[in-house]
Amino acid sequence: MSTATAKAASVAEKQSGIAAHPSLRALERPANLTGTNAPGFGSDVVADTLRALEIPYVALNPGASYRGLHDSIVNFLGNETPQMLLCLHEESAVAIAHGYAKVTGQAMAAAVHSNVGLFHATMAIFNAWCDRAPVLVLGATGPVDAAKRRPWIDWIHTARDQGGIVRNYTKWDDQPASPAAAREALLRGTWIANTAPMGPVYVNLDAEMQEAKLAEPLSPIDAARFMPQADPTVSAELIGKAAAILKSAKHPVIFMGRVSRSLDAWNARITLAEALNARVISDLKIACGFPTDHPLHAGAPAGNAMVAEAIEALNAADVILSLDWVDLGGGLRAAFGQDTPKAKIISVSADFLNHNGWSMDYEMLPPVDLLLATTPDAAVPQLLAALGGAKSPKHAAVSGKRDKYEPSSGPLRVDDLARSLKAAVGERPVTLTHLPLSWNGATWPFRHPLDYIGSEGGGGVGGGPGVSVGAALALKGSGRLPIAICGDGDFCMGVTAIWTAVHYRVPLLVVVCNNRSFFNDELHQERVARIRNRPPENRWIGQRISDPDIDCAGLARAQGAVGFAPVMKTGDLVPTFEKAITAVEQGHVAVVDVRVEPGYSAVSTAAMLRGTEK
Ligand SMILES: Cc1ncc(C[n+]2csc(CCOP(=O)(O)OP(=O)(O)O)c2C)c(N)n1
Ligand SMILES: [Mg+2]
Repeated sequence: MSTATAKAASVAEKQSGIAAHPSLRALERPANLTGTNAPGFGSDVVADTLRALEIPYVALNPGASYRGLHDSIVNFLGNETPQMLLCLHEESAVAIAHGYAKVTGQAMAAAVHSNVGLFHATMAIFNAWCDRAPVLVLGATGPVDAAKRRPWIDWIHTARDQGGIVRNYTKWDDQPASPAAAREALLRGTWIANTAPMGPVYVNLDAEMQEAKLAEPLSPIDAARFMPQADPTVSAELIGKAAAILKSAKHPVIFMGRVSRSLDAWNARITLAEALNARVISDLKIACGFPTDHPLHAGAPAGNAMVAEAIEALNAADVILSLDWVDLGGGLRAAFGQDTPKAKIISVSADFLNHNGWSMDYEMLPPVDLLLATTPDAAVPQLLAALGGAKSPKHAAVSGKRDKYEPSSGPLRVDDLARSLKAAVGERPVTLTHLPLSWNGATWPFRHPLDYIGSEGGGGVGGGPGVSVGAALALKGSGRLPIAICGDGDFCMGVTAIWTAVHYRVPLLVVVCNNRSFFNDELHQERVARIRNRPPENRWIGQRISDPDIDCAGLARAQGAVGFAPVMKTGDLVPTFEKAITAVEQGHVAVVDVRVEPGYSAVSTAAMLRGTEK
């Protein structure tokens, strides 16, 4: 193992307590390997570099454009480091790598065939981009040399500037022309992906380059020396200025944005909030960064709108500290409207380093009085030191400890699903790998950095299942129970990721929050109809996924998962969840289809229909 990758691996382990899982290595073992260990072909060099980078898995859907690399991973590396994870769709291959990165903070690879595989992968690449998640996307094209192409198929699957498909929402891409250049591209790409602000990269491997015999061996390389530490940092002077502003604050507020899964960093943030007596605001779009039932947390985390307590805290604030909040301008707009807030604003973010002219995912331009152009993980301990030293937080991270729940006999709502699931889970440490749009943040407190890993990032419906399979893969053996709660629309779009989890024995509980609708858009249709004085009762047309209702458990069973018949009554929730959890603890993938009443939380519904009241 190189020093850089050893360091990266140990960071990942330290952050989340997990690493690549050895039990998967028993699966899909190649036979009759000759035991050659010197690279003989271009793609052997590529495979060798992936191993030098300690990429644990490559999630893929196969294709002739990278048959050279495929052979090298199986027959040269013995399908180990990286090990292949076969996926039924490229979108789930990238989503799985994205979910893995959400837990570990490190890139694994996804391989997608030529232009066509890349087209399928685009949605998931965009999600990872918006989520600032590192993914090494490998692709292929060609042969670039037209004289080497097979008739028809090689021609339609060769595109000039294939990287152009994803260049606007990747950090970097390359199409190396030789094995030596490919090695360099993989080193550079992995380094760029894993450097904050993180994101996906794309390396496109010419089929001819992969399949050609190596003319001569490449000189050995020490991968570690190509992975310098490159995280953005700020001067002690700026930290001192920020600390002075924070010290003088009477009513500080912290926007708890994009932060790592490190437990130390979590505790440092609690210490900071407690030292400043700051109110804290968080959001379900991103992974949890602070205990949501801490007395300083202002109400429940935001769904598609901030709750009243958060708005009140902002209105009373004299200093606002944004720790890489996804949409600082939008958050301020929600509280202050068109007025510029009087509070001093300190922003900790290096996100602008990734902004480009194509995607507007950088959001509204916020007023900022002091910018610390670094990551919250780096800045918080420095701020604490400047404020006069770190104490232990009063509310250190805990998991488990759930409230008692008595089911109601009324219609089954999303809150019943949440409370019953929490009751069934009991004291187990759980990672919520995905939440539906209908989720009410008040129903499930987060008390540990791995309690919730955030949404799919780019608002691309269908990411939930794949991201959850990747997260569950990273959590395998960690003692945490991974639970994905997906809308029925989300589940149906990404459902084939379930097969990959079953096939590779990755335990996961998926709960389908099945309102038999693309319900979010029913609210949009209602809004438009109300504004136009048209009948809002028609909002369901072109939105409802019923007649026939989809048997989501059946979709899961068809792929080898344990599927539970639709739960229609609140009283059946806890016993069904208990059975499903038992199945997951026995190593299975379990899917529970819960038929919920359509409806969002009062705050979300009000936000979506605001301005249409009569
Ligand atoms: C790829 C993609 N297609 C369409 C949309 C528009 N859209 C946003 S939310 C939503 C409904 C999602 O349905 P479901 O997952 O069942 O959640 P629900 O709104 O019913 O709670 C749709 C279609 C999107 N964001 N992404
Ligand atoms: Mg739905």
